[in-house]
Amino acid sequence: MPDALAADHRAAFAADVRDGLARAQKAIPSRWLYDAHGSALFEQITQLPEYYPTRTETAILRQMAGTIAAQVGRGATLVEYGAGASVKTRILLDALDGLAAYVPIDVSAAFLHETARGLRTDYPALAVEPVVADFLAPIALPAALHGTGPRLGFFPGSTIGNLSDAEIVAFLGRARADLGPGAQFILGADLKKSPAILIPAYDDATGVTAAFNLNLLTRINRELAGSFDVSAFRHEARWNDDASRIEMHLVSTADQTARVGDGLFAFPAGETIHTENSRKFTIDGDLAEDCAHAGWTIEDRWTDAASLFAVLLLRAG
Ligand code: AVJ
Repeated sequence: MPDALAADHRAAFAADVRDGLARAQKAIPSRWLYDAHGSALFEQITQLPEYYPTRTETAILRQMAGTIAAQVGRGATLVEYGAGASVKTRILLDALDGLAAYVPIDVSAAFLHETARGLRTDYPALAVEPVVADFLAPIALPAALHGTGPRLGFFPGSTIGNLSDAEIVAFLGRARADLGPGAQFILGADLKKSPAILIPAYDDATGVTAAFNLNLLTRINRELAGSFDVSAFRHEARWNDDASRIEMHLVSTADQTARVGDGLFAFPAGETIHTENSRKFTIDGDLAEDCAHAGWTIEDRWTDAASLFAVLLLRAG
């Protein structure tokens, strides 16, 4: 990241932490979980036996790839929001006929350019046009998008579950405007299910998710001159039934204070910092409503046999 951008990024992190720790319910936005170590830990999470979303969505995509390709048609431009060089992306790249271009969008320039390099080697005929951007903010898409072929958005992983309804409508509405009339969009959404399945998925036996959550405090210590005693906090995954979401919290295990820069914050024993929401959807509930408000209709939907996860195909109305 260039210095000016890195400085902006750090200032935004500092402001989110300062504001978030001043609230009655302390909270830090989940985007800050993903520094290099956090991203590596998330990759490990996706391999855990308890964490069903990644392998379930991947299996659905693999099974439905031919159907998706037929419904999209030839010569499409694939635009991935929050892109990775993931197995899931490659399933679509392999299945779609005569793809015109692949446009991965990500905030991490280094990660994006590494991804692009790998894909150009493996798909020499494919135009790979990365865009460095936060996909929750307005994005200037490359000229490739102004071609005549179908445009297909892709937002896998149920990352949409991190967002509020207002944020989902804003994101999907902007994607609809950027991708244009007639565009399609493949959206991965984790489905509501028993807490007996959900809690272990977010609090695994080997403690990888705990390390992922606690790494936020390590990051604050390193990047924002923090003084957190990381060993005096523990990870907690909670099911909030009213909001139909898993919440991650960091629970203070002692009466303590911590400094962040020149701010001082008190943490009575038992008080928590709320670090992530992971919403679990019913397709015909909030999600269908959000899609409709953003100008998309649900053209098709596919789930696994146990209805753990859904892949939706949307069409711009
Ligand atoms: C990357 C947001 C989809 O909510 O399941 C995994 C993040 N947090 N384990 C999710 C996460 C804890 C993940 N998303």
